[in-house]
Amino acid sequence: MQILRSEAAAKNDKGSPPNVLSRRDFLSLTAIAGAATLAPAHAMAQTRADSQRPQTASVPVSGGLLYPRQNSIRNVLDLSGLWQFQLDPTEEGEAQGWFKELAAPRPITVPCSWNDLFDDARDYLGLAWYRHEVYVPSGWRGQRVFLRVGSANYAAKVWVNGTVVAEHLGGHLPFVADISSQVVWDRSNVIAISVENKQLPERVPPGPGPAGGGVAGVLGGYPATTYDFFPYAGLHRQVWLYSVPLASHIDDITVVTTLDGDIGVVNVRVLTGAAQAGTGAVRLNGSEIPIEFRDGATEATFRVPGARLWSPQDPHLYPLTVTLKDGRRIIDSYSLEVGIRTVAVRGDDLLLNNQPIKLTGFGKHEDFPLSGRGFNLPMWIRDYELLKWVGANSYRCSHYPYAEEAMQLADRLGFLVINEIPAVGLNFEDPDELTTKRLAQCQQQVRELIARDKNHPSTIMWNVANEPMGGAPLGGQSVPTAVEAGMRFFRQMYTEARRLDPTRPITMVGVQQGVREWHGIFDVVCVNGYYGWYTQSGQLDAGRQALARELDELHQAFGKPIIITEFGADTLPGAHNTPAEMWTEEYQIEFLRGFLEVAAERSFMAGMHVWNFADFKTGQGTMRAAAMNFKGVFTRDRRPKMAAHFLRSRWAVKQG
Ligand code: BDP
Repeated sequence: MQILRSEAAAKNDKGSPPNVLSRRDFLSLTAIAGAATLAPAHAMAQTRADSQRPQTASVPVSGGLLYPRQNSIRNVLDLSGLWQFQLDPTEEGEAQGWFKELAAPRPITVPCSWNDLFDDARDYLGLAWYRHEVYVPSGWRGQRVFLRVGSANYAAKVWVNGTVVAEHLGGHLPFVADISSQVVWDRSNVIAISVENKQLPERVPPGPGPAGGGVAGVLGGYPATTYDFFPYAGLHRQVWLYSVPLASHIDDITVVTTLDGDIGVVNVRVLTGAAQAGTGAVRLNGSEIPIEFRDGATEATFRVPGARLWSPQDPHLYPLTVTLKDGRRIIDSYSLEVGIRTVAVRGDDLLLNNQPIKLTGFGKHEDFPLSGRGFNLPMWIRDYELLKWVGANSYRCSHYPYAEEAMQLADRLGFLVINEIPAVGLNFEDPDELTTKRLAQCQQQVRELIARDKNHPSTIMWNVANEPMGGAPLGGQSVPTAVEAGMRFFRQMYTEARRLDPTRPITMVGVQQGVREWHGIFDVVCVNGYYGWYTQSGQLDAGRQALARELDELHQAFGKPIIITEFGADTLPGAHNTPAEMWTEEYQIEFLRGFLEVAAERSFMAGMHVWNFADFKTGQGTMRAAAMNFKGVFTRDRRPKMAAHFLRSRWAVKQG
């Protein structure tokens, strides 16, 4: 399946002069996630309403989530470094004006999770405050200034010089606030951000309901979550100030690439931050197309004969620059890199550039000692080095969107990414009222994710959930009302993701012997399997047979490509035995070998992602020694277990 243009776009093509797309058409086709995340509340309402009708007045709006970039027009200030920090367990800070001055601050680094830094904060998920002073130079005067928070896990409220400028829910995606009217030039400006990571049932991921933590009751324990990774909290990615021109700016760019024989077709849609009817240009690799805006939107299409296609073997990126002009004067400019490639599903195959591709790789986590889930660039550089070493061509952002720099590196280094919203721990036996709230949250997350990552050639698929439940997991009975509730939910998620991105396959990651019906909605069947670990424990042959049976049944039922998105066995580094026994390095190898062999016998298998790339921290519980999940083929500090060498011997020499 490959949906190159939506019907709406096709209709628009007929009615509009070339290179002109109305803002309304644009917005109906692209993500406007930033708008949904903008706050304060009145700004949110304003922006939403604005987005639904063509702009008539010159009201500057912002809906895009373009990565902040410095150039001759725009400015960027990365506020990473030492901030002040204070826990607020009694939630008295706001009433006491902590957004101006913290009562008893201690130093903290941003970005970083707070949990591994302070003994009293290890399991703390309540409210905490960050405060920082930033000097804003008068050289930025005459520009609009935005504050951009890369990731505040989970709920955040932001003040600038004592005024609330933003509120945001959801821990892994950026949000922006226009702070132009709060900024004081040539002075220190006070930025305060309160963050909490309460595990509430109406959130996504959901917190444990009254009955307990779902799988976490078994796997996790404390702190109680519905998922199997540590609920790290805090400002996890950079906080930035950036400026754009006041009159109008390039607010959003959407690049879609297709192929016409050996001609790469690159469609570029541009949205400005004001309803101006100006002009500009788009330049791709030296050739330039003039553009004209109507209602603040336009598009240009390039044809690149003999295009050098982006792929893991040759991750070639073409430079693209969009400029916005007022008469002959360039008033804004933004550059990004474009990989020309297509992704599609045909029959049993997942196609990259019209050729079947088999994914080899891992489910990962953003997890490292001390920094926790905080942005850790050395970790990312090392991880990509090890992914190359082991012969992986892909990974999944389990179970939440990863750092933007990780996506940029995937583009440059040629990794295929299954990009996932944080919808882990959904249980459709929960009351409808909770499901409705979670749906709204998931839709916001998918809007924000697609707005942020739509231009990365490395993202080949969107995943809207991990192991949703509709009854007892691992082969227990599914509950018909829960299955139905899930069907309604996932149909809406599919429709929304498809509306936002007509070009990439969309999936949902199920679990072995889980609810099958839900897979029918999606383009690729993704399933996690633990035959030989949680079931058929210690009996690898029985596990192989059960796996083979399930894969064949899934293929028969859906006739779509199948990816095993998780398969793994906890393994204590240094534990050995022969014959292989659970928890030993030998068992991990034999477990992985079994899965790889069963998959290799089936041409409909489009990928194998081992769980997990590296050992990672989780909650304390009887199933998790030392509060760790030990299914990594690398240790938490990235040393190879025997299984890493085993995988390398298979993947670095041959795919499969
Ligand atoms: C799967 C989950 C993953 C867990 C894994 C495990 O998707 O988050 O960490 O099992 O048990 O069910 O190791």
